[in-house]
Amino acid sequence: MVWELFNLLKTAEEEISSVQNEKDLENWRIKYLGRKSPLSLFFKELKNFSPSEKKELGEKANEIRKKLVDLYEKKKNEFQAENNLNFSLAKKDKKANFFDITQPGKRIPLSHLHPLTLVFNELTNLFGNLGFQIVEGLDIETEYYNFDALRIPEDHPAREMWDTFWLAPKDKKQKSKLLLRTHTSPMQIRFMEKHQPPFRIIVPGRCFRYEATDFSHEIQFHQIEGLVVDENVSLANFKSIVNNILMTFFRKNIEIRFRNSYFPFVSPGIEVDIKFKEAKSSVYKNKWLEIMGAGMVHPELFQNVGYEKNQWQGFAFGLGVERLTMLKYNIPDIRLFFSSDIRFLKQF
Ligand code: FA5
Repeated sequence: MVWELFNLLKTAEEEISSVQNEKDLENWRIKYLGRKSPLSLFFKELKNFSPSEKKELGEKANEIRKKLVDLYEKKKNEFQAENNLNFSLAKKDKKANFFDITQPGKRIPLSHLHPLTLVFNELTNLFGNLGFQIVEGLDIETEYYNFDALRIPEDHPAREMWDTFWLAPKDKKQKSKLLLRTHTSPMQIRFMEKHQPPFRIIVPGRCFRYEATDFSHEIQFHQIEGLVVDENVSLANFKSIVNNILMTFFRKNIEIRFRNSYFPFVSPGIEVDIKFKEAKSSVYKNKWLEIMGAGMVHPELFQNVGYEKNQWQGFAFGLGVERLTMLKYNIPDIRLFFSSDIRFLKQF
């Protein structure tokens, strides 16, 4: 009889090792430890034995019972530990996916327009409002358009005003030497060759000069060339346009000064300076800063492009964009524009 109980224990051990869930474990418990289990029935039968047999068999049966209970407890603890782990993992996962919609959003850094772009946009709009058409020129020019066509032949001392980056010739057949344009004035000729007056144009563009840099001189900078040709155009018109543009652009009290100057392609030639009393930077506070060269188009230019003699008059100007930007935004040094310093650029 006891022998049967030991066999029962062996089967119970085998079965519990393949129990996969709590429901199967409960079934196992009922089968081996429940009220109708062979062990419980065995305990009921004990009363039929003699006292000495009862003692011996009872001890054996209790031993088996204890082993069955241990097996059950062990398995139950395993399931409990597994459940706890799953629960804490689920909790952790929930925490990881938690999204607090009340948190303020992250600021996305926005890019900035370069101060020169801002000024280009503003100036081209202002000129556009006055009926100017925008024309684009070329960064690489020929010696002819940059100098000769503007009455600056090779031996002319005025060429020294524009220290030049020359480009290596592409081949020997090339008629005119190539260079990085030193000013936007070559477009005066290129445009007049193809268009009949009346017209008013501006040519925004980059220029290059092989010269020493300082706070107001760079080797690359920008100009806006202007050219107005009509039947009755005078320096008075030029002065009025310059006053109008600069006063609107600065929206502040500035002084404008027109000085005599010399450029071979205009007659008379003038230069324009401005003084900005409220400038914060001591570099140009209460000081005159030259911002453009200008003048009445030389009649020889009209003749060379085939315009009717004495019919047309015009004025032209070349405006330094960096200088205007420096004054407007209180930038003390022109070299900051191309320094790629993010701290500088972020201010605009
Ligand atoms: C000229 O370049 C002439 N083409 C202007 C002109 C046009 C005259 C039409 C007559 C008729 P100038 O070299 O002075 O001129 O340059 C004109 C402006 O460009 C200057 O007043 C200045 O504002 C700017 N500029 C000239 N050189 C530099 C430089 N190295 N760095 C920054 N700005 C410059």
